[in-house]
Amino acid sequence: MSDYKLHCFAQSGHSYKAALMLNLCGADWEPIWVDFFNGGARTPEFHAINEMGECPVLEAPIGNLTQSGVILDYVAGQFNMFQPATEWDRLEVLRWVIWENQKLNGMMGPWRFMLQFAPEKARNESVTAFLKGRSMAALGVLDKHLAGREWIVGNTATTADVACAGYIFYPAEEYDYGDVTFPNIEAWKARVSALPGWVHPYELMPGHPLA
Ligand SMILES: N[C@@H](CCC(=O)N[C@@H](CS)C(=O)NCC(=O)O)C(=O)O
Repeated sequence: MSDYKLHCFAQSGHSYKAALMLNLCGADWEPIWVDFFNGGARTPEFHAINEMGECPVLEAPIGNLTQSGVILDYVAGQFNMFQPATEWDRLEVLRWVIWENQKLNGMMGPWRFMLQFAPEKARNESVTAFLKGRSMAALGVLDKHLAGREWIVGNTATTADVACAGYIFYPAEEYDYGDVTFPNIEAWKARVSALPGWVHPYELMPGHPLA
């Protein structure tokens, strides 16, 4: 039996952060596919493991962990990898993880959902435009921060880099970036994807392509 079980699905960038961290740390883990688009996170069984009704959920020796930032902190700590070098850096990592959850992945996830996965009757141009605006602004913040830096915090990869990677590796065609590019993010993505154990989200988690 694996040490860790991750309830996840291939389209979930929040789950990808957790799956990627497990893989980068060389953990003994297995994915448990959640049939999210058919209500798999809304069942009583799922709510029994996460009252918040969200993926990811990590079944770990310590218990069931939810919220990607918590999972990243726990897994990285278990393997003593991706740790910040100083107390200042630890606080910086926390700052970026809180930010990505609200402003970056918290907007890119719903933006892509509206473009790719929402049922026709739930699609709304104004909502999608709002989500795009917020996502592009957040990507701009990250791109500016990465100018002249290799990693988001300090001189090595930390959980902040894995956290910010949530939705950014999904194919550009799944978004609507137009002509806007983020060169510093592209360079950082190349560094992240060169880390030993890096795997694309659609290969790392089950459920792609959607049936
Ligand atoms: N803050 C959470 C966000 C998790 C999240 O929103 N997951 C999505 C799937 S990508 C979900 O399960 N949404 C269900 C819902 O919002 O009801 C985290 O970082 O883990």
